[in-house]
Amino acid sequence: MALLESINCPDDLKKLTIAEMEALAEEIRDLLIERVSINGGHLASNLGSVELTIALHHVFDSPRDRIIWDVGHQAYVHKILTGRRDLFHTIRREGGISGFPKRSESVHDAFDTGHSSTSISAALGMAEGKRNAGAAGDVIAVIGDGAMTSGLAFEGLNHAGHLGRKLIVILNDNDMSISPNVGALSGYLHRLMTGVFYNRVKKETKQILEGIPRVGESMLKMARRAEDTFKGLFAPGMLFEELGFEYVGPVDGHRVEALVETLHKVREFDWPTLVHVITKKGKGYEPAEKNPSRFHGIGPFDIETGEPQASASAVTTPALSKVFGDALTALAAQDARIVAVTAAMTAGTGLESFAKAFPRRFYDVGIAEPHAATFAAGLAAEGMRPVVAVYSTFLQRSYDEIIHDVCLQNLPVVFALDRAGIVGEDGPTHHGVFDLSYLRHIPNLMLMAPRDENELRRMLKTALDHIGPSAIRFPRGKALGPVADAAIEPIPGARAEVLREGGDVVICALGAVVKDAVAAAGILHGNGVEATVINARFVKPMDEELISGYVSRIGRIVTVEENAAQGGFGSAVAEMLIRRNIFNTKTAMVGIPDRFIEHGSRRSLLDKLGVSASGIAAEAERILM
Ligand SMILES: Cc1ncc(C[n+]2csc(CCOP(=O)(O)OP(=O)(O)O)c2C)c(N)n1
Repeated sequence: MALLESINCPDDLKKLTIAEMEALAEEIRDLLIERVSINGGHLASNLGSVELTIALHHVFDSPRDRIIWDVGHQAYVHKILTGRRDLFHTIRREGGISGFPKRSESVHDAFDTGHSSTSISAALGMAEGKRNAGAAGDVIAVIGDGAMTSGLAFEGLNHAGHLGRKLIVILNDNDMSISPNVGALSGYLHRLMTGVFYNRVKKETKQILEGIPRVGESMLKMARRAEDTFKGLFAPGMLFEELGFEYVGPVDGHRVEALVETLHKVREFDWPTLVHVITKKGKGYEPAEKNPSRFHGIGPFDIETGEPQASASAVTTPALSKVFGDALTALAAQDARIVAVTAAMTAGTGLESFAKAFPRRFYDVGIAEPHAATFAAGLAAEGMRPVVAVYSTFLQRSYDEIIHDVCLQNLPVVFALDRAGIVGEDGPTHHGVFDLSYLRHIPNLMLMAPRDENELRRMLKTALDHIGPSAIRFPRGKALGPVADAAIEPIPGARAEVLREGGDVVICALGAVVKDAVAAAGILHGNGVEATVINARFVKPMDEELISGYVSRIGRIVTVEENAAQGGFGSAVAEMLIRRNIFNTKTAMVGIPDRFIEHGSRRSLLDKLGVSASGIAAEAERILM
């Protein structure tokens, strides 16, 4: 690590020769592989952008020049080069540096990211902000081909092209999203990369012009002579040129010299420029090159084999995502109307088996959650039963589409919200702690959360039988392991379930935290306190009769959820009690407090927040005093 030891800030990079920067790239790769194999994290995307990051910091002057990393999962190299090499071993650990750019962490992190496709809009805003403030410096957005599939990215391009002022967009094209990238844009970029597009257009144009006698011949000569004009008309990247960007590329993203030369050139341009850089996801580490999807985001692994560390796979129950995907596949075998929709998260949402079994009924729409919601509404309007499998945090993007396109028309779209609750090491951009709050006030929407995998399967069936929109939210993690029901039966009548009776306090919990509520009742019993434990199951429609009956008799209730306490399940219960004139109640709400939660292990964060058996028991004791 001789070279890397000498790089403490981007200025140190400016002194390096091309050969030294190439050697530095290899040192950085070793560090990335070593550390991610221990801490887990986003390996493949970082391995693919090592040379690009070095070249950017060699040519530009951060922090005066702003570099904005789209999604931000590929910013590890940037962190290493901007003064955080010695902290790199703490990445994604509680109290350590974040796995994403954070303005609060470094002046070199120009903009916080985590959700995809924001970089161009943010960069344009910053460029205009600088211009209005009279501040010097360039703004560069680095965006992947996956992130480019989002409408938001095109909104940014469209506006930037319209303004026509200096902005640099680096398109880091590795032909991969998490899984292989999808869509017409992906095909277009691929053709640009291979040069087929340029050659075909050139050939076809030549044929057309030659086909016009005399005039055609002279036009062809003119076109040949005016090489620039010809290129301007038919050059690759025409899509971007039409949007008002100068297209530069494709550039080999692993050749430092080519990158440095190109970046020096575009730095001089005074107009919107898009640099098309071709990289290989997982570059330099064979297991990641061979299987970039698995190494996109990965837990601790063995460097020699690339296989997960034994401890990471010790729990043998399947992930809830897989339980969901398998149940959906089973139900789809009986109902040809069931179709599945994902926004670039096939593996993450457990849909691989569905995609294999029903390729014609499976849609990966790209990183386009708002489109996914409205697309599903369209499917439902034609009699299909679409299930949109999506992470809770990413569905935040689709708020208006859920209201306007799905619920207002009472269309039977099922939203299956994975990673609902604290996700752990990815931190605040990825915690799914707002969905109950942003969904429960929408008319027509049935909203539920299962306490275990059996209930997840039953709720899926309940949702698919329901004539209207519905959402099921469940957390990241493994299934609990009760014996699976033989058949997948719906839950009749949106009923809650009483798991234990006791006269001192009601603990009313929703979702996977029901198991903590049961454990809390055990702790309380040891202290001479008897609790009734209710598994609420439904936020909407809520089983008001059952819950209010127990509360009015006992007079004390602790609500428990893995969602923001504000506007979530506990709020819904409180509103219901007030509506029913049940005032003489001592109430406590266990949930996520009104602040953004940092990164760390899921269990440790939940313990700290009191969303745990002991936290629930403590709240019950408090209102008993
Ligand atoms: C709104 C949103 N949806 C989904 C994701 C999950 N996600 C993270 S990275 C990624 C793929 C990004 O692909 P690309 O931009 O090509 O970057 P690469 O990792 O290939 O370098 C996805 C789908 C996200 N971060 N944000």
